[in-house]
Amino acid sequence: MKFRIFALLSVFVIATGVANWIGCSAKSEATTVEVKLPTLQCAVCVNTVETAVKQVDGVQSVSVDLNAKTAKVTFDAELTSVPALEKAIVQSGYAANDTKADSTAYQQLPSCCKVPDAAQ
Ligand SMILES: [Cu+2]
Repeated sequence: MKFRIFALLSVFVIATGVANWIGCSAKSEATTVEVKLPTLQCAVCVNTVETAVKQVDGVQSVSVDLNAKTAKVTFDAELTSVPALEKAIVQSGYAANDTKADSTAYQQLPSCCKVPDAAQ
């Protein structure tokens, strides 16, 4: 009798595990977000940001729009997140959404990529 209960429990645990696994793979579907890039200046900036974002684990595609000053990023939400994308952009010298650019990285940008009216 005890064994039967144990066997039933095992089946339940395995079924729950499979359900979780299915749930996980459903969650890993690609997510697309738009990140604001208010300090974007030129085509060099586009290239720098795209390169930085592509290096983030889980990013599937990135497309920066210079006129709109946005980056459309498709990523696996199981592997990365919007804050991680923002961090990569900030560390490449650009502001991302409401996060300011890393000042050291910003100073290293070519002059054409710096914000013209910035006090820095
Ligand atoms: Cu630039």
